[in-house]
Amino acid sequence: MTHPMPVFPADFRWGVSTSAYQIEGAAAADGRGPSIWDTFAHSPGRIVDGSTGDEACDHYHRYAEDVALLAGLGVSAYRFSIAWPRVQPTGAGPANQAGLDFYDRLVDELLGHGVDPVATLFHWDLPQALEDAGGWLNRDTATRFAEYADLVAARLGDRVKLWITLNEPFIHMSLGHGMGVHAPGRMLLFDAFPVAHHQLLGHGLAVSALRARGSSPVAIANNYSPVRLAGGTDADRAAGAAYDALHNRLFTDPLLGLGYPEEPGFDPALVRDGDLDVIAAPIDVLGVNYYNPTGIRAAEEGSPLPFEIVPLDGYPRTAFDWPVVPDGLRDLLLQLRDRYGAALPPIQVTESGCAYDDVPDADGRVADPERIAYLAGHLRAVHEAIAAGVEVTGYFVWSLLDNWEWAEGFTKRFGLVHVDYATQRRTPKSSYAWFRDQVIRP
Ligand code: IFM
Repeated sequence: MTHPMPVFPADFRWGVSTSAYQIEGAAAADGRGPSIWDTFAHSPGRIVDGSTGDEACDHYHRYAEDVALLAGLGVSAYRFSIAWPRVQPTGAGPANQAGLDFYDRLVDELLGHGVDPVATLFHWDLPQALEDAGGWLNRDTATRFAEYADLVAARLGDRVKLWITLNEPFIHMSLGHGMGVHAPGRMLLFDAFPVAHHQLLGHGLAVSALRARGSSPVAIANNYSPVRLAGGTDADRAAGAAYDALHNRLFTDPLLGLGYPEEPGFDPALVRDGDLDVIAAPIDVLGVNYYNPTGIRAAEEGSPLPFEIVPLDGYPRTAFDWPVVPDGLRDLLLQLRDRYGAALPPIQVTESGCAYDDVPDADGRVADPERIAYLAGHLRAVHEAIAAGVEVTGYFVWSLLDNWEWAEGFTKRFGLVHVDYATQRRTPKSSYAWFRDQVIRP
């Protein structure tokens, strides 16, 4: 099936994304300390297939092959994350230079192939020693994070083209600390709010640390999910507003100078004088990670939550059972523009992608037409938003490689490139060739 595609601006940033624990492996190499994900993955029953990220895609040793794949794809940027426990094995103290050496090599390899390095500082792999001291529930972790940002900037600040402080702080708070399905496995429900504030404080302090080293531009990558109401009553609308505040506004309102939204019942005592100014330090780019909207209706009497999440019917579904709703991305981009107006910096879509059960055929080829359709639909949605006046300057596919999908282990494949985990053989899927043809237009 062909997908007629619009033309994007000549300077549009085309990229792909990954994260450290999901691809690197080499969990004990060169002085790396344990992270909360090592602990969690090694705890029985936490990961559906019992796997860990100990080896993952062995990218730590195969990064040159993976950069060659990026070069073949023609992308202008690669978003990767830096493993804090490689840089500071216990989350404090001087840098472990052997750990930083890896990122130094990776950055130079990228630049040598004409690919802009886009570095995320925190993609959920908190050093275990910091978790033992309270993790993101402890305000001190925000200070530690800024010190770590300074160490990384001192080494890589001259070559990284875009810094992303945090990846999806909402998901780290909700799945990791609210519902216990991600590391560190805490089940605090709304008592997880300090994790939001301390991550945001860490973000703001890290922005200052990066700028003090002359390292910019700076961004944050938030996860967004526009609300689709599954009912028309006032109670449904109130439930939708509560969910929207929690998922879409809790992290973005304070970042863009509006303070915390009232709806989720955030405890103001957490917020000390000056915190909101630190958090609202100007950023250059807002990273938007989008996968699907969320269906919401009013909660039943006695529910601990002020909303109920319901399946969205009538859409194709990915292997994760997530509905495929490209229009949701356009609606989200327009909503961000309408909500934040002049306070909204340029947007880059820092993650967009889908999992399917991709299997090589008898000739070793991997056809993934659903992923091509998914990407075509979402790129068209981005183009529609640009045409409507939203400043969107880049799009990163999640992900370059099939990789270790957190609590789902190796059971969900998101890559443009298939990985055989037994042999570490990489096989570009048909979506890889399709995406290359979007990036390199005649
Ligand atoms: O794999 C994750 C990534 O680490 C963060 N955003 C969502 C992706 C798919 O679940």
